[in-house]
Amino acid sequence: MKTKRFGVSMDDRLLGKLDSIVKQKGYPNRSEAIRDLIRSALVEEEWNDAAEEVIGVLVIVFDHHRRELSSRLLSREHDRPGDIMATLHLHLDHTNCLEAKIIRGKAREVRRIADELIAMKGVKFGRLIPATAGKNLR
Ligand code: NI
Repeated sequence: MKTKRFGVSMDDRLLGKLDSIVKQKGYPNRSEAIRDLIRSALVEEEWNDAAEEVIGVLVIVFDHHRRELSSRLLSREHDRPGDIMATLHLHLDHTNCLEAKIIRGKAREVRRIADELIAMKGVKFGRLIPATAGKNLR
């Protein structure tokens, strides 16, 4: 793909903010930082578009002694194979497990699945990380 250069005007203060992002996050230059900011806005747009297919990563921490919870989580995945594509399971300690689940689908559906799992009794922590299937990113 052809790379084009363009000029951007902004006031000193905003440019200063950009430069501190560049420094803080270790970007090699302003251009790479600006590209990432644009990509991040594009991913956000995907999640606002009902028709767009997205990928999210749901992180949950739960008590595995709640037997019914582990089996409910599992049957949820067997009932609708495909929307939860993969699960990474970590035994944190005697009681707690952490799972990272990769969920693919329309944004609304991915959010619904994440909410459903987070709301289950025994799930102590849950957060959905909105990622992307990547087709709008270069
Ligand atoms: Ni475990």
